[in-house]
Amino acid sequence: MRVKKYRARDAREAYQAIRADLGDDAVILEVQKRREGGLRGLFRPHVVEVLAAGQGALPAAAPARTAVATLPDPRLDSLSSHLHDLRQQLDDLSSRLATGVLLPRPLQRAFDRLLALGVDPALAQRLLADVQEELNARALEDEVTLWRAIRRVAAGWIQVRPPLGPSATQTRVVFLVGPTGVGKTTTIAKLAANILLSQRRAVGLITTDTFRIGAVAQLQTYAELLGQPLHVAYDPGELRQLIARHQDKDYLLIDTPGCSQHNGDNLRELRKFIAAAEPREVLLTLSLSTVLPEALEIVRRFDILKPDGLVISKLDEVRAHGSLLTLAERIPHPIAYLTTGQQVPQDIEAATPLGVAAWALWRGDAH
Ligand SMILES: Nc1nc2c(ncn2[C@@H]2O[C@H](COP(=O)(O)OP(=O)(O)OP(=O)(O)O)[C@@H](O)[C@H]2O)c(=O)[nH]1
Ligand SMILES: [Mg+2]
Repeated sequence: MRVKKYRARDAREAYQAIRADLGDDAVILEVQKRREGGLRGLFRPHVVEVLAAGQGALPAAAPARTAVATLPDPRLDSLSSHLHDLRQQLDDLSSRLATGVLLPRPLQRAFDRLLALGVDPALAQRLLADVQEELNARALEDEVTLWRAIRRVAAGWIQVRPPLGPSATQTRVVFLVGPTGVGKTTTIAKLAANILLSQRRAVGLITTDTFRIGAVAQLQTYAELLGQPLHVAYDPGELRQLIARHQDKDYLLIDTPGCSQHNGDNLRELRKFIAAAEPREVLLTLSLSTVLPEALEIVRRFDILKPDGLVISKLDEVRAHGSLLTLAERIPHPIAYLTTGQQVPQDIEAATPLGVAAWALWRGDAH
């Protein structure tokens, strides 16, 4: 039995060659039509590639074959189907070897899917290694069970910070900090609205963003909609006084100017404002559309402000959310909130381990 690939201009030419070479009993295993020569080949005519198996043509002197001999041999059929399976397994194996990972097939499919979701390959591998320890071979074959396990293991890696809740003893002073345009002001408006509407607690709004034209007016608009005054602190001393004056509030939410991670002066200035409040909580806002090395650099530079947690914003702007897992894994701060759109107040959710894992694995446009 020989298996061979034939290339020809059309199927008829290919079959003639196959017959001449492999004989009348040749079995066609696969037919593909393709263009040669990659992108350049776009303008070339198609060629036909045929994978065939057969015993080889009989020598010219062989006796004439009877009609019975040309009937399909069932053994040949089963052989060809075997060959087909074998070929698939080889293809599968070579693609698995190309990724450097050897996993049982359901896990390999899950691995490919995790990569398509933007999960870091090393992380995907670790995730699946843990899942493989949890599930037996039969459970791995069941997609729903498998993905539930993947989500459960991923959730185990995600640290979250509980959502803002009132403190019995003191005003909670919360700063939102982060690079420019990531959604700090909008998030403050969403949080304030939720505190007022769902928790029915007293919230004060303060901004220290007096750099950007229109920044005060932006938060002022939200404050008016919520029926709350907005206070502006021009320096750390004023901020200290404002905080002292509003100790009757359950929360004080403090907006800050967007700060490039490369601008050390601005970061140090911001640190002085933050030092004016004690105790305080600092939430660092990161947009999920920021590429990973940049996000890690931001976290490193903002470390001087000692963030207590993260707000990860603009999930709606990103198609694959797998990088959430990488962020959760690589950034030492717990995730407090996820924001999912521009609408105030609804486009925000408190982070839970399973919720973040679900976003990373199957919520959003990727499904
Ligand atoms: N798609 C999307 N847009 C958002 C989200 N959050 C905020 N935005 C939009 O992003 C833009 C910037 O939002 P801001 O709240 O002004 O961002 P900021 O961080 O306060 O910006 P600066 O104060 O200039 O540093 C606005 O158009 C918001 O509507 C979100 O979760 N998804
Ligand atoms: Mg702002």
